[in-house]
Amino acid sequence: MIAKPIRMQQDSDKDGDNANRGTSVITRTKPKTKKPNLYRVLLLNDDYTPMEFVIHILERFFQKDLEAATRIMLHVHNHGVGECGVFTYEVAETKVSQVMDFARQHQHPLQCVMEKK
Ligand code: TYC
Repeated sequence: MIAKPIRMQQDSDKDGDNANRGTSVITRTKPKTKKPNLYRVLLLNDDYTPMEFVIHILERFFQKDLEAATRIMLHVHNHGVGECGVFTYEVAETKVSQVMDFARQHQHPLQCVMEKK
């Protein structure tokens, strides 16, 4: 990413020595911390992936207990899509890859995607 310019404060040469001619001091006016962009990781329903497999995915990759995993799986089953969690970009990308790789290894058509919040 390209750094945003921050306010430039010209040297007013109070001491009259011209020592800073042609130079400037940069002063940070706002706190440096910024909220990260967040991404939802979603599971999509299909007709073939076993319910137990989806529950296992939610426990293994999203740290859900059996009750939460079952609730999310049934939400996806009944509504077509459901949220597994909210993460920063790189974490969300890793979760999607882990789920897609694991589903492919077990020859299930389960789809996992991310979307910006
Ligand atoms: N609909 C699947 C079934 O009836 C279960 C399922 C739930 C599949 C959630 C995918 O993301 C999913 N076996």
